[in-house]
Order: sequence, then C-alpha cells, then structure tokens
Amino acid sequence: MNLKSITLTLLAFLTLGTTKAQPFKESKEEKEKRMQWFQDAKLGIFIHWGIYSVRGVTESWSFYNNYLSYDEYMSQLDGFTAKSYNPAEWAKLIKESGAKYTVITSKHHDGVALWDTQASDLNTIKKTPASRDLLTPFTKAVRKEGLKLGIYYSLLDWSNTDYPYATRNSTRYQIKEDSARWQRFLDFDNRQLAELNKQFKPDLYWFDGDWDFSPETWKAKELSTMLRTFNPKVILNSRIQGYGDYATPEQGVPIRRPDSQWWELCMTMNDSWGYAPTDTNYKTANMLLRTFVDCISNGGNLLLDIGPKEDGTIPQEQVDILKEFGRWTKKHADAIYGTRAGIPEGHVMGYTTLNKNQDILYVFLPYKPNGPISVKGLKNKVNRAWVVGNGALLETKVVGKAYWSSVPGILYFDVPESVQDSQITVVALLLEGKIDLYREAGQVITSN
Ligand code: H79
Repeated sequence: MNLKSITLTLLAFLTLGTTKAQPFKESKEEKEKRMQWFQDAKLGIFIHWGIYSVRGVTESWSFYNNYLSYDEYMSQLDGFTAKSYNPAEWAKLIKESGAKYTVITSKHHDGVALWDTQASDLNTIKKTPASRDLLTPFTKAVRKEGLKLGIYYSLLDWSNTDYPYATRNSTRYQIKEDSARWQRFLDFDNRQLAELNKQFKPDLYWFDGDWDFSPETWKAKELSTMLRTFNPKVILNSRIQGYGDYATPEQGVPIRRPDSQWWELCMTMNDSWGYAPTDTNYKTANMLLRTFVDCISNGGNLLLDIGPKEDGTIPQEQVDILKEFGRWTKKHADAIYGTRAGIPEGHVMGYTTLNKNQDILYVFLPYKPNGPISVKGLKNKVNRAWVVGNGALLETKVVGKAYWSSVPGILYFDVPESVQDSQITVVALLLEGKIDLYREAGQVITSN
C-alpha cells in the first residue's frame, strides 16, 4: 500500500459508508454481555428538544403533514434561544428520577442539528440565537452523573434536498432515477454519524425514520457495521431496518411479553414528544409508574419522554413526574435494577420481577389490598417476606395443600395499611432455592 492509498482508506473509514465493511460477528454470550447495562437499567429518559418547542408544534411532522408551511416551521429557528439551558441540572434531574440512561435528539426529521455539524449549516450554532453547540455540554453532564448516553438520530431528513421526500405530498425525485443523488444523501448521514461517533462515542444510538426504504437502500448493513467497528460496545435500537439490537414499541404497552430478549417502550408523559403547551393530557405519575412496572415485569425498559421549552427549561408537570419517579425508584431499587422478567400472569394479582439468582420474587401491588394477597402455584417454601423499602417483615402461610396432590397450596400474606406505598407497594418473597412454579392445569380427579 502506498501513502496515497493509505490516506484514501483512512478517509473512507472516517467518512464511513464507502469502505467495505467487515461483517460484524458476535456470539450469544458476547451479545448478552454487551446488552447487560441496558437490561439492568430499566429506566431511561428520552429528550425531544428542537425548534418545534418555540411554537409548541409537533416535532417535524407539523410541516410534513402540512399543518403549517415549511417556511413557517423554519421561522422557529429565530426564536430558539436556549437562554436558560442548564445541562448539569437536566442530567441531575434525570439521575434523580432513577433513570440509568438518557437519549437526546441530536437531529429530528426536520434536519436541525443540535451540534456543530460540518455537514450542513442547518444547526443551532449557525441558524438560531442560541448560537452554540447544545449537545456537547449535555453529553459531558450525562457522563459526569454516571449515566449512559444515548443519541437519537433521524436517518431521514426532510430538509435535505437530496432526501427524496420533503412533505407528505411532495416528492423531490425517485431514487431509481438518480442513485447518485441518493448516495449523496447517504454520504451526508454517514458524515454526521461519523461526527457523532468521534465527538461523543455514545453508548446507544436511537435511530428513527427508516421506514421509507429497504435495508439495501439504506445500506443498513454497512452503516451498522461501521458504527460497531468504531464502537464495538455500542447498542443500536431496532429502527435501522433489521440491524438493531432491541425492539422499540412506541407508545403502546405490549400486551403479551415481546419475543425479543431486549426491548424498550418509549412513551410520552402527555400526548406530545416535544414541548406542547396546548397539550394538557398528562398521564399521572401513578399511571406512568404502573406502565414502568408493567415493562420491567415483562423484561423490558421504559424510555420516558420529556420535552423542554425553547429556553431550555423543563415544564413543571414533567419535573414533578420525574421527581415522583425518583422517590419511588429509590425506595424500591432492589426490586427494579438488575432484575429479570417476573413470573407468568395468573399466579398473583400484580406485576412481578425476579432477582438475577431467581430466588427472590418481587410482587408489585398497584392497588390497596382488600384482604390478604394470594400467590398460587409456587412450589418453593418462602423463607422470608418483607416490604421493600420499608423493611417490615410479613407473615406468610400456605393453605389448601392436599398431601396426595402435586398442586401447591395457596400462599397468603397480609400487607397492612401502615406499610403500603402511596403509589405501588412492593413485597419481596425470599424463596428456598430458585423459583419453581406449578404450571399444569391442576389435579383432575375422575371416578372412572
Ligand atoms: O420522535 C418521535 C416521533 O416524532 C417519531 N418517533 C418518536 C420517538 C415518530 N412519529 N411517528 N412515528 C415515529 C411513526 C411513524 C409512522 C409511520 Fe408512516 C407510519 C411511518 C410509516 C407508517 C405515515 C406513513 C407516516 C409515514 C408514512
């Protein structure tokens, strides 16, 4: 290799996209190890911050869907000041909520970048009165708090004239008629991603907006391989056309346990991702805590969204919810972090998780018990029961075990009012040995 070809190879590597990617291979054990922090984390905070917070309109979709013109939408650039932005406070609040990671929009579908990208002038430095890189100080504050850093990046960009679509009913060109133009767009994405890689080396990429094209058109295989080559531990969400690591249901809580070993529900506190003062349809802390517990009982994470105002302040309703999450998660940390999915439905009325050893069953009660709590089908002896975060020991008793039947008796315990939590009470059951459930239909007694 001569100097010229070495330089060229290096250049290609730096810009990503033009190099021949080595296939990314990893064993099941290696992937489990790579995913461990994510699986243990349980709670993440999503941040949608962009020029859409100036008027409080829907992020990017408001012009795509023609609720307002592109020019009107972009005029919000002039009102985006970030004048009270305090990234250290954001990171502190996120940490206080009990979240172990955060994902921030580096660029939404509108193409406005929050960092000093060299690939386009459409960024907060060049085009807004904030006139600075807003991403870097946040990433530093996040690291300082010991949180994992996730970066949201929209693969599509409705502002980029090389992207085939501008709005719902405005197509710029067809890729098959101008593949060079599409390659220019891919190069642009690759350049921005190379910048993000180099400047922030995130723990996680949260892609969005892959739906218009196939994996081949996105060159998703090459893109994901290049990201992993640069940063072998990085976690990718699923929205990179089949090359991600975990499933990302949006807004809708799964009813059945998802097939994927790793998943994360992303959800808004009201009905909007970004700041929207006209949207007062907030879920209560209680509703959101239930959803959170629902997720972890099924082995998933919750990525709960906040939408700061254009000046960088976080709406009070959202701060209040994060603080109530903080109170509750701190008290019940043992039942949350590092746990695994609980037992199947039908054994107890409530959500459950299990510790890694599988010998502590945590029972989450999102209601005031009207009598003792019952757990059926538990073969293990319960050696001890206590109220998590309170410490009170609870008496348990097993009734209805017939000596001639293999069906376990029903375990009962009372949870007195004095030890109940104002949101969700959690009881820990220390089992003798790893959990062993009776999963049959029951003893069938026939006379013939
Ligand atoms: O950033 C937030 C949203 O702006 C973005 N993701 C969250 C995290 C988002 N909004 N909607 N969607 C993602 C879903 C996209 C829906 C689609 Fe379709 C339905 C894509 C393909 C079918 C309708 C038809 C919209 C585009 C084509």
